[in-house]
Amino acid sequence: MKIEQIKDKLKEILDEKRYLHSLGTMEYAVKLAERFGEDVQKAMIAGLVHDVAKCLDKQQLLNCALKSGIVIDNIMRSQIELLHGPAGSYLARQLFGIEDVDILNAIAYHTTGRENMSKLEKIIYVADLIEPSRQFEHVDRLREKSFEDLEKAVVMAMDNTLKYVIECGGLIHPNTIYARNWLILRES
Ligand code: DGI
Ligand code: FE
Ligand code: FE
Ligand code: FE
Repeated sequence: MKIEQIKDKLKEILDEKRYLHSLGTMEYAVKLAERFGEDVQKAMIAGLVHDVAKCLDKQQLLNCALKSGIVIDNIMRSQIELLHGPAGSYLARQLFGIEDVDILNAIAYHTTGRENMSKLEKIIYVADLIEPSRQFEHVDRLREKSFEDLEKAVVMAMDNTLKYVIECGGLIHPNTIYARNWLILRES
C-alpha cells in the first residue's frame, strides 16, 4: 500500500491528536534514518504506522495482540498500554499488507524496546518520544542526543520512561530492562 493510502486509512482509525503524533514520528524516523544510514522508506512506514492500535478498546487490543505471534505475558495483560505495540504489528499486516519483519518488529516493540533491537527498532523507539508534539522535561536534550548517538538516546529515553512508570506505580516490563542493560553493556 502506498504511503498516501496508509495515511487516509490511519486518519479514519486514529483520533486527530494521535494522527498528528504519527506524522511527527514519521518525520523524525525519516530524519534519524538519513542520519544513521537506515532504509528511509521503511522508517517512514514504521513511524507512520507504529500507533495504529492505540485507539482500540481493551478487548480488541488483547484479541489483536494475541494474533500477532508475539508472546503476551501477564505484565502486558495487566498493563494494557503495553498491548498496542504487538496489536499494532498484527494490524499493520492485516490493514496495510506490511510483511517486512523489521518494520513489524519496530511496531511491536516500540513501547518497551527489547534486547538486540535492530537499528530500525531503535529509530522508531526514539522518534516516538522526540516528535514535535512531545513535551516533557529534557525533551530538547533527548532530541539533540538522538542525532549524536542513537544508542545513548535510547538509554536516555528508557530512563525517562522508567522513571515515569515508577512514579505512576506501574509494572516495569522486563523487555525494557533487558534492552537497557544490553545497550549499556555494549557501550563499555
Ligand atoms: O503510544 P505512545 O503514547 O506514543 O508512546 P509509547 O508507546 O512509547 O508508550 C505508551 C505508554 O506506555 C507510556 O505512557 C509509558 C508506558 N510504558 C512504557 N514502558 C512501560 C510502560 N508502562 C508500563 N506499565 N510498563 C512499562 O514497562
Ligand atoms: Fe505507542
Ligand atoms: Fe515509545
Ligand atoms: Fe507513539
